[in-house]
Amino acid sequence: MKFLNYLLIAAAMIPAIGQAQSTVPKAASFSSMDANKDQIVSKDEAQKAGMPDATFKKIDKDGNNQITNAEASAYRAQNKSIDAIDSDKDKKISKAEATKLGMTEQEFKILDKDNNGFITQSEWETGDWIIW
Ligand SMILES: [Ca+2]
Ligand SMILES: [Ca+2]
Ligand SMILES: [Ca+2]
Repeated sequence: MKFLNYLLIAAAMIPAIGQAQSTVPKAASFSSMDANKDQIVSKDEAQKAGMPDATFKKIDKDGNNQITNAEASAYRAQNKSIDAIDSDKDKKISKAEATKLGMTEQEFKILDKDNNGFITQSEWETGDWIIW
């Protein structure tokens, strides 16, 4: 019975693995990436969050292998539309859409300031998320 359960779990995971390899955007908040809370996201910290090297280089404008809050903000200003993550195009991010990005329930709550179960464009812009 245990083995059967294992098979079922393995079968259920196959679509998830397929999705991870596609171009579904990923996101992480600056504060969650900054594990040691020094207000800087180091290359190590970014790698642990799963950020690709190319994205890190793009954000790290001065090339010192550290992302400051200012560098993150500048990057966000260029990539601030929720269109990339709003898969059903209703101009807001549902919990399901957020979960696909790897956002936790707690992180969703922080961004969903009016607590209506959706993150709007204006709520998104005030958050500290980086999408890649
Ligand atoms: Ca840090
Ligand atoms: Ca830098
Ligand atoms: Ca949506």
